[in-house]
Amino acid sequence: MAKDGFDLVIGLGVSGRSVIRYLTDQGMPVRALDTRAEPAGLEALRVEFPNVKIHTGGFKSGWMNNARRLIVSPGVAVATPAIAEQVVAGKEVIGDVELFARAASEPLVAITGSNAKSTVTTLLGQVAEACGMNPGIGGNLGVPALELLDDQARLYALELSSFQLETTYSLSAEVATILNVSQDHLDRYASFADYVAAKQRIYDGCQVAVWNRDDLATRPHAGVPRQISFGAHPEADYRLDTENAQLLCRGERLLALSELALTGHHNAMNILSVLAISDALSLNRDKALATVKAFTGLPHRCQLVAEAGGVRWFNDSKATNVGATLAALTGIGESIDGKVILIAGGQGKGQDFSPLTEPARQYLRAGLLMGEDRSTLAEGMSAAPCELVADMEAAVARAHALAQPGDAVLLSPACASFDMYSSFVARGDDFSARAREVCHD
Ligand code: UMA
Ligand code: ADP
Repeated sequence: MAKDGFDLVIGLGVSGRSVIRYLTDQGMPVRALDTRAEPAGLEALRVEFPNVKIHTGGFKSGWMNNARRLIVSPGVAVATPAIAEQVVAGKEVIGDVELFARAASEPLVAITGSNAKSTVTTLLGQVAEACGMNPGIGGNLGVPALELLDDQARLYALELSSFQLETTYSLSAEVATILNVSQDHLDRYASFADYVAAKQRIYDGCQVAVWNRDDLATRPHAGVPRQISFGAHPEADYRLDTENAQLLCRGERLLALSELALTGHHNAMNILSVLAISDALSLNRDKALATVKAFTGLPHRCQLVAEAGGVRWFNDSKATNVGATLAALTGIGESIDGKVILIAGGQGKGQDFSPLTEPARQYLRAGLLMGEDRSTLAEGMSAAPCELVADMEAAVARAHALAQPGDAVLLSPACASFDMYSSFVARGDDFSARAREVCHD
């Protein structure tokens, strides 16, 4: 087979399948592989694409060597030796988002950050929808980028992970933003600096960079034509005025915090970023304000799921890193009369848990820690009263026993879920069901 004969798709998850669909629709010769012997959905894929050769159970060296390009899924590290050697040999190695960027003809808003990506992408999508833009909304959020391509869309809003950004070269977003940066995915990066560098790629070629003035790692490089900042910092263009509980745009009042359905400092930041992006796109300000005021948040993000005996139960299963748990613990801790009982733990991804120590000491009645890295988490939160528990059932039973009127029970794990669950959704659903059960006893 000649070197320019076929594209090789690596990873048969939702992104890999979207790439196969996209390339075959264009009549391009495609092959695909997965390093797992039996990846989910394999049979359906063979039925959908009877003419696409599929290999499973490893990298097939002949295909790797002879492919014209490699299209790598975000969950597969480009540093994997079999892929890295192709990069060294000069082969083009890209991801699904790069194919999207080359094909999309309407303006793109690109959104990354360690936390808040899904919330901000969804809310911006709602604003754009209200403004009649018929937006395509997806990316890391769930619907792979290539499946959003649509002649009717006048705007795309993509949530992008650092993994996706690593294999993207032509993004050139109309508006790009890094919402915040804190430790995450350190099991895949050699250092925190490498992780931040992957995020910074989002600004390459963009027209407007929206960044967080309270978090300097989000600041764009000097080459970006226009920069807009948000934050609580006095010099932020879009500013949270904590003293007067309001959001401002260059000194002009946008809204009072009491007008929002969402609460908490982190959500005020999220809303500021949406308003900054919306204005940068010249969307209708009144429609944007009405939309953000009505937004009640996404499931599994500090979601109130049960209440009984003066105790409120919050599902924040999407908190898969320390930064997210910090935001939830502080936000809820500050807003209640009682104490927080935190259920946390899972796969720690090499994070430093010590930033949780001080808020844990301040707000916790107890930390109930489960999962693979529960002992590391207990060490990191050393000053706080922590107990190790076997599983969610034990955690919820213990929380129920400990909670006093005015308290909040918060599932905010600071860890990935894969040691115990198929996803953060399954973990959050399990917690919520058990919380409702004990509340109805
Ligand atoms: N695979 C291999 N070899 C490997 C690793 C994986 O062959 O070394 C195969 C698996 O066997 C599986 C496939 O790759 O068949 C899975 O590919 P994937 O892990 O890239 O996942 P997709 O299903 O394509 O989903 C991806 C994102 N997943 C990851 O980045 C891990 C989804 O984000 C995203 O919604 C989707 O593309 C659409 O864009 C999920 C995620 O967890 C929600 N993202 C991380 C996060 O938010 O923290 C970054
Ligand atoms: P992402 O898509 O980046 O994971 P989500 O919107 O799904 O972001 O939220 C993930 C977690 O981060 C949730 O636990 C949520 O409560 C928390 N969170 C939301 N906004 C912020 C913020 N601005 N800073 C820190 N944590 C946040």
